[in-house]
Amino acid sequence: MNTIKLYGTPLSGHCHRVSMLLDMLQLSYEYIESAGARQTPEFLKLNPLGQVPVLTDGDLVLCDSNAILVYLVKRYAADSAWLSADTVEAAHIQRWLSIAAGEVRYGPASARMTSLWKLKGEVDIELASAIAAKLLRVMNAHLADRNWLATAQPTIADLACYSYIAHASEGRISLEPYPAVRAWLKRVEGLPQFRPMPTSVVPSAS
Ligand SMILES: N[C@@H](CCC(=O)N[C@@H](CS)C(=O)NCC(=O)O)C(=O)O
Repeated sequence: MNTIKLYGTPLSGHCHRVSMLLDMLQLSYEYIESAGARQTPEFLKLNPLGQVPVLTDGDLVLCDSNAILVYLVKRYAADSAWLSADTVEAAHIQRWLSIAAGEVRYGPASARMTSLWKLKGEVDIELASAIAAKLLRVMNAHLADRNWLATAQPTIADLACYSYIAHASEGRISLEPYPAVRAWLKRVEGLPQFRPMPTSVVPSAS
């Protein structure tokens, strides 16, 4: 079997969703800390966008967390419920992968980036908070009568959306008003082989 390498950084939710799936599929891999290397010529050969995660599997180089999730399931767990062969279920999974790359990225993830890395001016915090509030309202209603986002079982959609929502408080976004979202986070955390993303200390408001 090829050696899988994951180029990532521990505080990235994009990387965490990939490492969660690798752990849950019980695939062994080498983790390469890459936070400070993203603009090096060697890394830019792997991903010209200079972003983590990147996954290599033998000669294959894959960028984009959601693309990597799809690859890992199709390659190593094709008959599992992480993806679905059913047309409608697959469409529901894709919808939530798009939400992970859209509202989750530009809502809770942006708000967290602003708090943790003090990116004043680079992120519109009011816009990020508004996107997060709308997303969490919609997710809370969606999860009121179901356990998982896309199908009756946990899928890569749940993993893709989990990390930044679980760490929303680091962007000063409270999950208190969203009990169904909190219950869903607990269900993800109860999955076998779950490992949390490290928590960061949010600098006090200045
Ligand atoms: N669409 C990409 C986004 C990845 C991403 O934004 N990675 C961040 C870390 S969380 C990064 O490397 N940012 C550096 C940059 O954009 O220059 C994915 O899903 O993997």
